[in-house]
Amino acid sequence: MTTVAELNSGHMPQWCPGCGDFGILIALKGALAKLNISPEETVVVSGVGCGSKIPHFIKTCGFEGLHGRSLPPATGIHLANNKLTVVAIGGDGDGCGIGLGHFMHTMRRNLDFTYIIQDNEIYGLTVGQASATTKKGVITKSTPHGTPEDPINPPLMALSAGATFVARGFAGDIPHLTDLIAQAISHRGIAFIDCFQPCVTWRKDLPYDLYQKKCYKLEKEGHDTSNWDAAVARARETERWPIGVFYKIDKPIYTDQIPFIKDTPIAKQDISNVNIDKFVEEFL
Ligand SMILES: Cc1ncc(C[n+]2csc(CCOP(=O)(O)OP(=O)(O)O)c2C)c(N)n1
Ligand SMILES: [Mg+2]
Repeated sequence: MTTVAELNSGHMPQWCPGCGDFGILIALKGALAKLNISPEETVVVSGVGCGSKIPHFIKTCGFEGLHGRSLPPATGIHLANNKLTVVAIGGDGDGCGIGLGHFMHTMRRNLDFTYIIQDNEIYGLTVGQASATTKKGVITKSTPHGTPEDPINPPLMALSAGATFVARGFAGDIPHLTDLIAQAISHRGIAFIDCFQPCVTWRKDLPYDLYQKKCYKLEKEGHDTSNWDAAVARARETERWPIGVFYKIDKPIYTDQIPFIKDTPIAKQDISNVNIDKFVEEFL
């Protein structure tokens, strides 16, 4: 039986008081406990940023990578042992700026893991520069006259790349986010969650109560999660901000199509008889 208490690492987050990352951490621990997933068989993989410090604060296996590079190690870990529960997580700068190429390729491969973007629409750790999800016109430290660029829309990107589970959560609604993360982890295939995450220090113009006012739940409006066009239409909404599952379909996953890891993970295979030297020679 996995409990939330068991998932506490004992290290106190240094996030600003009120940071949305606290809600995401609580929801992630809650989802793992709800699904009774063993911490030893879970790997939380991040990049660099305020939110990316999360592997320090949860007692699972973990890996904090380079900026924008949570997804390559998450892919490697999953392919080395596809029986593990892998959760990749990082900021909007991490996933939609420097790591955007990895984001798109990971979505199209239908690997069987979860990716969460802590989307505060700002570079938090580097003290307040505009990110790829910052809306046009927003004044930040790096855009004193308002950002001149249109933002990236993460759920729309995931849908267009072919992701088989696409959702959006809000760090201020922990029960709802916990349930979304549990659904994402349970999904067989790539599961993406764009998580609204208030940054109380650098985005004072995006407070919790604005999200509360704007957000509505897709599941309360009879949204058909198997309809890609309907999902795209919801993802494109700007007046009201949908949270919940946009899209979910079943499709063969990446490893189903790789015979030698389909049933037995590489990490569990006996390689004592493999002649590594002969293999290396081929590359010399
Ligand atoms: C290759 C590289 N480029 C730039 C940086 C500097 N840097 C560190 S965190 C960061 C952005 C953080 O923003 P985000 O990913 O949104 O995370 P947040 O801090 O908002 O949680 C940047 C640009 C870096 N560490 N490595
Ligand atoms: Mg950010």
